[in-house]
Amino acid sequence: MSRTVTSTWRDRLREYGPAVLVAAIAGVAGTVGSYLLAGGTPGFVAAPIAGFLARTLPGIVLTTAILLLGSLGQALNLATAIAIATVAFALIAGGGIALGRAEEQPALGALVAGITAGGLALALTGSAIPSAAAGLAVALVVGIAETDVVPGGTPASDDRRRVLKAVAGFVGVSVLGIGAQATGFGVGRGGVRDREQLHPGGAVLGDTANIEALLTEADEKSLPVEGIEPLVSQAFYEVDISAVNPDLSAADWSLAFTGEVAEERRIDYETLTSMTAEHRFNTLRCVGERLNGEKIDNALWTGVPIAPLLEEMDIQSECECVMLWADDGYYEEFPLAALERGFLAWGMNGRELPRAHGYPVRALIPGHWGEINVKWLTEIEFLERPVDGYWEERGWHGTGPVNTVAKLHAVNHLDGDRIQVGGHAYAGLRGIDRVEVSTDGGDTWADATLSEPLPGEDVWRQWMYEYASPGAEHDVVVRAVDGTGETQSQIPASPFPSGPEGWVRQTVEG
Ligand SMILES: Nc1nc2c(c(=O)[nH]1)N[C@H]1C(S)=C(S)[C@@H](COP(=O)(O)O)O[C@H]1N2
Ligand SMILES: [Mo]
Repeated sequence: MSRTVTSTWRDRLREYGPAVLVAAIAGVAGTVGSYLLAGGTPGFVAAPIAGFLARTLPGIVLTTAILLLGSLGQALNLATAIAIATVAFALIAGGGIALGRAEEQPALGALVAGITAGGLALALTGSAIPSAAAGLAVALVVGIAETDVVPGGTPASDDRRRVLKAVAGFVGVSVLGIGAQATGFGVGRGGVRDREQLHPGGAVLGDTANIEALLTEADEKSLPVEGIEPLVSQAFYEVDISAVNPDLSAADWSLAFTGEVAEERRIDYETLTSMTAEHRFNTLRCVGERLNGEKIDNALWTGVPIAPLLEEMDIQSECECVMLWADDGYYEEFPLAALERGFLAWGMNGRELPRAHGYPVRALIPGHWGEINVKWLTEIEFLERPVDGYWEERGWHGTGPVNTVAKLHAVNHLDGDRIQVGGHAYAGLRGIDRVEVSTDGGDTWADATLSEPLPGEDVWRQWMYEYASPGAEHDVVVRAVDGTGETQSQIPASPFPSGPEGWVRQTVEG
């Protein structure tokens, strides 16, 4: 191909444009190939990249992304990771195309590109089948586009044909991938997607009668208020740093006790779950939620108290503090005393823990912010001196006890000009003594009706209050009084860094 000194970007585009396009299509094919066989599991090439972003992005970016944007922040993180993976595959494909052309051996270029792309995916994920699929996809698109499967044609139409062949290759690769996925080649514990489709909340646990009795009790004690969660939440919130959750196998899981202890120990799933199980109601609330937000929920958890396990150990931690480590690279530090009241849970509402909530085992630390209720728990380290956990390194103070809160989630206009308001109240281990409601902006107060308490030391309660409409717009204010007689703080505080504070206030129509 001849070039003149007046070669413009137009000529360049004509010269390199088609190759760039082929490389881009190959890049997308690589990512799609990986996704078709890995699905939303850590085997997907974008998963470790998203995890890396979550661990290395500055705290302020993360805080905004995860806590303000919520799951949208995670979607953005995942989208960025997917773009990075795709560009990386495209660069590799471009290298393969250049090599193939320089050596006049297009098949060799395709092969090198495929092996490099697959190798990169394998290095990132450690997951063989989806990585092979990514490599194969890149190799096939480059190979089909660059080799003379269909001979003849002028140079110009040759370029166009290359791009068309790349598109055809992409379609073929996708069909192959979908076929492979349908025939059960996907990764995960025997295909995690299948498992989750079969058992949305994991397999049903034993001891059904006791679990059913407790869930029924929660049902019966729930107040008949339209628009608030029952005492056992129907949709439990999810907050974590991972855009793609860990996909652990119970058979391979174990929990290590390490650090300042006479003898390090390890307990596996079989041993843990063959201990005498208990069922506990326990409420979780995220320190990063808005004052009247909904990142607060309650479930019936199945597991064992941690104290008996700790008592068997000669713990020599000088700071009397621990670090809990998780499979997603999360870690949180807090006092040993809080852990001693803790619970190792493998069940939620009568089923195995869902993957999103920490399968196979998570920690529950009564009375404390959700933050230290570590999911996908793998290690408990007894520390010599205190260090910051994941969120504390980013400026948060979320390892302590929860604030007291009364939420206002329902305003129902009933028949006969009556108005019903309701929500939940929660104060961790302090418990809820009462909830007070004002319908005149805080001038006068009345006691709300509370739901009967559920068994357990760390459980929310519902409240409701009915009154005659004043016939005009008015401000409803709610505040909780905890079990020690302390009224919820009136002074507003934003979620960052120590959790939201203040009284929830809402203008209601007459
Ligand atoms: N391994 C791990 N555990 C974790 C987190 C996480 O990102 N990774 N997030 C914590 C936070 S901030 C909260 S509020 C709770 C939420 O638990 P849930 O997702 O089951 O509601 O999990 C905690 N445990
Ligand atoms: Mo949280």
